[in-house]
Amino acid sequence: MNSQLEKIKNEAIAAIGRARDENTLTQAEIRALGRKGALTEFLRDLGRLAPEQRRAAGEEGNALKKELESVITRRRAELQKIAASGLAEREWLDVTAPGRELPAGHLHLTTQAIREITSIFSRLGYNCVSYPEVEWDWYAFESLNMPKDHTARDEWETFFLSGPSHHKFGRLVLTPHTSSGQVREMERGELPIRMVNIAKCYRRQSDVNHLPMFHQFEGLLIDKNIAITHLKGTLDYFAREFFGAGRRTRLRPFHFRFTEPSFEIDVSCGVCGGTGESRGGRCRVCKQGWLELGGAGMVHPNVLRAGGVDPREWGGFAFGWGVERTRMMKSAANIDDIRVLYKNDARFLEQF
Ligand code: FA5
Repeated sequence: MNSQLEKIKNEAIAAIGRARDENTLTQAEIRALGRKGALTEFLRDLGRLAPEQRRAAGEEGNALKKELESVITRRRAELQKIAASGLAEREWLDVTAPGRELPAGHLHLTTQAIREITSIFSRLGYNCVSYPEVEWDWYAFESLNMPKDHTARDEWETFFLSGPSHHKFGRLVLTPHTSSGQVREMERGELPIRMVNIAKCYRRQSDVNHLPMFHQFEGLLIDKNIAITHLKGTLDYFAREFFGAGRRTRLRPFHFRFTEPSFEIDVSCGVCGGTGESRGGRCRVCKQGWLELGGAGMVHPNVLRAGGVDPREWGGFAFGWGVERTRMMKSAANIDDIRVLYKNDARFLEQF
């Protein structure tokens, strides 16, 4: 074989063998067989050879061209196969495999309770609202018949916000109870009133029965000829709907500045059925058959006046319960520390 052709062949075969992808193979092909490729130039220059050498070199050159073309075709097919098998490996998908189950979440038990409370009072024609968490002293205390420096204010252990005071409304506080919505509701100027205010409250308290942030629901009814029996009937209805048949409420005399007379509300204990005895001894939860869940009373005339309502014409009742404590008493949930509600421990939350 012509020595020049031999060199072209060796270089081309080596380059084709080295090619690991189609791109590199095409470059090797161009170097040998392209318009300016080594073999193409050899064949173009045949005319310079002596006539007796020209024929043999031409035949050898054309034979090499065919050989290289077929080697390249085979190598290209091989490389395509390798690339295709790599793709299948990377993008392998079993369309028959069963889907992976995602963990299903649910509403927090406080939210569940709020929705249930809202629905019960809606059935009684109450308008459900949520008054501000950050409130003026006026709405939280002053308008509720608790003048400045009154000792009753200490019981609420309030968080005060730093900042300037308003000349009429005083300082800003994180509202310690939902009673701050009473005068706000009266100021809307629509009588009669049936309101339930469910909102966050804040106090400097934290123990097994107290949270620094908790929720209350506050009922306010203002109408004509309203008596304590209406209050009692409303609370009994709520207790039966929320806790189930057979649950009763009890009003115990108490003192709040914004209601007169005032009561604390007890609910018959769901653990011992209101007997005070369970498992042959005293009930661990209530000890005496009743549990305190909130406060209530007939709205004080001074509060009506603060809200622009004439106490000679209108009267009513109010009550305020803790949502978390009420939820804890719903069933034998066995929650012996209220703080567990907000520890975000999924093992606890998943049970409800
Ligand atoms: C009041 O807050 C009055 N505003 C209730 C009221 C409304 C009386 C309308 C009269 C008329 P008290 O501080 O007792 O009252 O709180 C009522 C309920 O809120 C408590 O019985 C309890 O269920 C809940 N509660 C109070 N403080 C906390 C706390 N730190 N953590 C969790 N729940 C609380």
